[in-house]
Amino acid sequence: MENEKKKTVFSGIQPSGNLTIGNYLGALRNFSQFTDEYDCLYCVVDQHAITVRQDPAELRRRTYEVLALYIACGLDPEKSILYVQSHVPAHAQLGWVLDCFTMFGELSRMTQFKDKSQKNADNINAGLFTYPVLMAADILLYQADLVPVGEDQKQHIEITRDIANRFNQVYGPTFTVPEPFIKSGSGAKVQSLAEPEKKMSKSDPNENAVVRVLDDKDTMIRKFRRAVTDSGSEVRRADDKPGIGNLMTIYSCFTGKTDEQIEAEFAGKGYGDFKTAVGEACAAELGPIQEKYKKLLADKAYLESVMKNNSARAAYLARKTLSKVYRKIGFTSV
Ligand code: AQP
Repeated sequence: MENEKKKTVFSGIQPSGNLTIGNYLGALRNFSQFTDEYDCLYCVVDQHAITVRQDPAELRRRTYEVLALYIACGLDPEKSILYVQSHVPAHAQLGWVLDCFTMFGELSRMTQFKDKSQKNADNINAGLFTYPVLMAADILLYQADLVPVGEDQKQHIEITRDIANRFNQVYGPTFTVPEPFIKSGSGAKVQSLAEPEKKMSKSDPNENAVVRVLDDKDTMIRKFRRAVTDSGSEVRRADDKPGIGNLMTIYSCFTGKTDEQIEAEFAGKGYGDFKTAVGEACAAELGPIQEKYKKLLADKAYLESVMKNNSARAAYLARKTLSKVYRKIGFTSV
């Protein structure tokens, strides 16, 4: 039907480091496929980033960079709402309300909290603990139906659903209960190049563990060539070859080839040739994005106009949900 309301997609990325090919393949690359059929909001979630201590100048710079990358990857700020989380106060406002509908025990079970507490043992702050509630507020504010994320965020979408259902049960239908969109088997989980049993993370201090979306071609190839693999030489997916399996996943994402095709292509060639080919395939896709990105980043005034116009669009939608929530829970308005 022509006038039927489109469904809504929401997702976000933290400006907590230079984006990796994990962020790209698991999330960013999938964003543009929804923009024709859905109303899409893609947020630079700077408030989430401060759960880990950030250098202020770097955080500011990276916020522009992530926005520029969104656009360089094909998102149109006239069509989708591309904005910065801290520019829309309703995220934090709904976050507080939802804090009061989230149990201490369920937050204690979040694997990301456990991982990040270990990595930041000197700064296990309350924000790190309640991170999933702010994420639930991000999603529920816009009545999102679908949330494209990597595999690591699945647990956070589950708790968002639990919070939404809990609130809806007490106050009647208020929030849309969202579904995750996880592209299984094709980049939903990109592993570290140095420790293939761990996820690739943009804040990993080991530069050789991550390939960044903005790395130049030589750097990409060098990092892939250094990737930890087993002592064999056969390019084949197997449980005892997590490093090669990870590289095959990455190569498959960038070339569209199946495991069988990859194994046939590198039969008898050894790891060196394969690793170089992974780097070349990665650079071939990301090179044109980097060119667009550089031009966008040079035009700060344009990026600021996008931030301003789009945060106003987001704030309008967010305010509608927040007012409804405030009314339902009994807050007065004047
Ligand atoms: N290794 C990964 N493979 C697939 N998807 C990934 N994502 C992150 N790492 C991988 C997806 O990228 C999106 C943005 O993530 P985020 O910035 O909100 O936070 P994160 O999941 O904590 O990402 P990082 O890179 O690990 O950041 P830091 O180091 O700051 O914690 C999400 O959709 C995520 O699933």
